[in-house]
Amino acid sequence: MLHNCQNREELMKFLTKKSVDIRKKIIQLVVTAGGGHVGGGLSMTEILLTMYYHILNIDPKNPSKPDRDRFILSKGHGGVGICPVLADVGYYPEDMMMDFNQYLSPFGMHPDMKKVPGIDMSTGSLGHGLSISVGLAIGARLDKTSWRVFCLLGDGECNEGSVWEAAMAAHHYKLGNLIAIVDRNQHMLDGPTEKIMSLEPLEDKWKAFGFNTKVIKGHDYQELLDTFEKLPPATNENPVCIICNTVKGKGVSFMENEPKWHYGGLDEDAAKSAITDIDKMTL
Ligand SMILES: Cc1ncc(C[n+]2csc(CCOP(=O)(O)OP(=O)(O)O)c2C)c(N)n1
Repeated sequence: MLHNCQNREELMKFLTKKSVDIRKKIIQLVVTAGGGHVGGGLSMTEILLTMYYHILNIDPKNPSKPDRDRFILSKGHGGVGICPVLADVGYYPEDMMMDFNQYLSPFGMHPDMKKVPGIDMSTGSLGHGLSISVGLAIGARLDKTSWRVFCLLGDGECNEGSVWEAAMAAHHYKLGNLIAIVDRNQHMLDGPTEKIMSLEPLEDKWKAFGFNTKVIKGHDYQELLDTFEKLPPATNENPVCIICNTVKGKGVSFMENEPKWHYGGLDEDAAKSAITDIDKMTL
């Protein structure tokens, strides 16, 4: 873990403050870049902070450490959401992101594993992350190592058939070292998932594909910590799926559940108003 908190109460306070800091940085990046996938960036903040500060076995000073846990951001358009978290835990200085998504910047809208320390896989084309994670998890098994693979998917992304092919393979190869996490914010690019291509009953689907599945509140640190601290051993046979119920645009009143904020730009006034909301946010 990458924090010095002595107990759960301290950790909850620490992470809750980080939730505000990271959301403000997301807003700044969207201003810098002239636009960004802000809605889905804001929905996964607590998931990412729980992972990077508390759960993943990683060393930001040694990003390629062979026995590290792998984290695959399958919803690769979430670059504005993950890059400030990686800076915060120490993979690179924050000012490296000053030219986010500008010409020749190492930081594109979709993170590049060859340019951004801490990114385990370049993603952006949806539907590939779980297959890649299956390959990594098989590799870990073949090497008889104990690291795990965590893969964060969007819910709209689960419309891709390749997600379910990968899920079948994860069960077939008995990959208990693989954890799929679904950012269940109920929205995709241009509207609600249930209206465009319904996913429900999503929990039953993952269960039917052989995943040990749980649904939790994805902005609630208590539930996130309890769930991820108590993952079954990586040596288990069943892969795991944690469906995190979240809010797209979480923390910014005019963005929450509003399809037009899947991707958007912010002028100075809108950015100020977003920051004011974030300061008042409750999780
Ligand atoms: C293969 C593919 N098709 C289309 C897109 C364009 N696209 C980017 S984000 C997105 C919507 C994804 O929705 P979801 O997975 O729910 O993400 P979130 O709402 O969490 O941002 C789409 C269709 C893409 N990146 N890749």
